[in-house]
Amino acid sequence: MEKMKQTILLVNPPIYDFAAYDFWLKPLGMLTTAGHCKPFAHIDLFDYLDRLSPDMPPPKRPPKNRFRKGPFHAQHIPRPPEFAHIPRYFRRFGIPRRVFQDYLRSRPQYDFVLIQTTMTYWYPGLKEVIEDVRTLQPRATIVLGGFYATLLPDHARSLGADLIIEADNHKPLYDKLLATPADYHPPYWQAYPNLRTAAMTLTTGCPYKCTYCAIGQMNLPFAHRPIDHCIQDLQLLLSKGVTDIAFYDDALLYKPEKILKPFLEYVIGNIPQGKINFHTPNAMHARYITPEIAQLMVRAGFRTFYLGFESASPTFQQNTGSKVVSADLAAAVTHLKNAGADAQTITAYELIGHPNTDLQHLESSIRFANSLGIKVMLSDFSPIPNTPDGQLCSEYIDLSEPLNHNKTAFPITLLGHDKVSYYKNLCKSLNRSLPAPRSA
Ligand code: B12
Ligand code: SF4
Repeated sequence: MEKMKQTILLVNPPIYDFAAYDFWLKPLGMLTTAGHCKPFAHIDLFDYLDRLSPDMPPPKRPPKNRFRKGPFHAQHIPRPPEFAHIPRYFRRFGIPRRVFQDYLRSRPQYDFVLIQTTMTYWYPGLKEVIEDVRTLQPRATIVLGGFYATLLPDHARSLGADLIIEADNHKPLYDKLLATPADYHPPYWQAYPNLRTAAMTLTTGCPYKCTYCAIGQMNLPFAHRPIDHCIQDLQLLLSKGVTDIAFYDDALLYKPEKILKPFLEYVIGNIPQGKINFHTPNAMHARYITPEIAQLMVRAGFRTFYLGFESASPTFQQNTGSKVVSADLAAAVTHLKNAGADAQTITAYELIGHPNTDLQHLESSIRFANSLGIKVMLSDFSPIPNTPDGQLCSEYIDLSEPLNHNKTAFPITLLGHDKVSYYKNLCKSLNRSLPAPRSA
């Protein structure tokens, strides 16, 4: 007789924050784990952030639908006391809570509930999910994995989870499932009945150790994934009708001959032009955009180019890890434009609210990137505990409370609301002054 399969519910929780936007957000880590579990389990998914779900009420602002990014449905909620001094609305983003409660009531008892965690300061969404699972599915083993679970495992345990998966150490989960997965399974994208946007990676880890970034703490050496696995991931997404894919790599362009180039050559040679758009919301290293890489990316269908810049100040660049210098950004922009990329699709990220803000020369840094004819997007600084720059913030906030890592709150705490608004408005007006894109 066939052994009864375990039952697993995957949950991508709602977000409690001042702002959240569907910037091709998908729970890739959890879906990767689920892919490995699939041969041993029956798996369902409840994604509170799935904008294509019939349970998702419409957002207040209609989506612009540029490459299928867009706003989530949101409800205003009271600000936690930690944010009493932040003059912004606090909101809950995603499918309403009662829909999940009804869903849990309607399902047989699950053996496991796996919950995706991402930003440390998004834990209130996890708390909501855990409370509902405990009440309505009391026999389920609750498992958390992802970035928050890896960085703050004790805090994650305090929310009432049964098992915390740190980084990619899945052994405790597979032991409970009595499973020995094969080396490769594609992420379990089949869990979505309707899928148009998705995420993938070609690499893991990052060779840099920037002083504001958590990656150094993850102890993940840089590595490229096998090309045939990346191609299988891509083909699965194409077969599901996906049109827009975001790369979640931390160092997509590093050592391109190992994986990026063969992957792009495969796409150019095998996928009809216009079938797929690629995006890089997690930022790329400007330094590695050579004329050849720029050509390959544009030909393969990259449609948006986000470049990590942070500051034009050489002192700030050196102090924080030297991942980029201003000449790298200027050269990358030239190569991308020469390859045919529309300048309006190239964006430089610059940090706002960094504790060494005086060294950063933010206004001249913004004006420098604008002078290259590209957009500037301010990247609100989120202080991450145990990073050198996160620790500097303990002068202003209690780092042991993850809500204080909030990216909207910290820059306002450090610089004040007026100064933050000044820089944001400056970016908006400079971006508006750029020539209109060639096509919408
Ligand atoms: C992609 C990415 C984004 C995407 C979207 C991510 C998303 N899904 O929400 C974008 C570009 C939009 C983004 C934005 C931001 N991000 Co970000 N992002 C990442 C990144 C690179 C990957 C996160 C991810 O989804 N990983 C999924 C896969 C790729 O992860 P994986 O580790 O391979 O997964 C394996 C295991 O971890 C495990 N696993 C993972 N999940 C799960 C779940 C379960 C249940 C189980 C069992 C196992 C498991 O199994 C997987 C397979 O082995 C991380 C850095 C990193 N490398 O983790 C930063 C990171 C999470 N981001 C960070 C930051 C700072 C930001 C921003 C604040 C930047 C800014 N200033 O604007 C914004 C905030 C957005 C917001 N709305 O507030 C910080 C975290 C800060 C914090 N306090 O928590 C990180 C750690 C990067 C950093 N600089 O240090 N981000
Ligand atoms: S290059 Fe990017 S991912 Fe790598 S350590 Fe620096 S900020 Fe983090």
